Amino acid sequence: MNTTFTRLIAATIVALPVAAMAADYTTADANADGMLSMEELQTILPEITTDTFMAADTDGDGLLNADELAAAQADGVLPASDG
Ligand SMILES: [Ca+2]
Ligand SMILES: [Ca+2]
Repeated sequence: MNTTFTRLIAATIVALPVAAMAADYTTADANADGMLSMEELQTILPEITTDTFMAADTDGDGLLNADELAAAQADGVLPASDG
């Protein structure tokens, strides 16, 4: 069994529900401070939970900056941007 290939398939399956969606993170930034609060994120992604937000908020300041958003999308924690 090719374990690398198996892992790739497993990662694809896990990532699919999120990757199938797209989100407009620019629109979500209601106060235009360049960062997304949990509340702002939920305006475009109502299904986002505190656990998901905290997983994306790597510095723990309660806001997602551009780097955290990009990393979360790359990790499949958040759906890819549509814009
Ligand atoms: Ca904001
Ligand atoms: Ca943060």
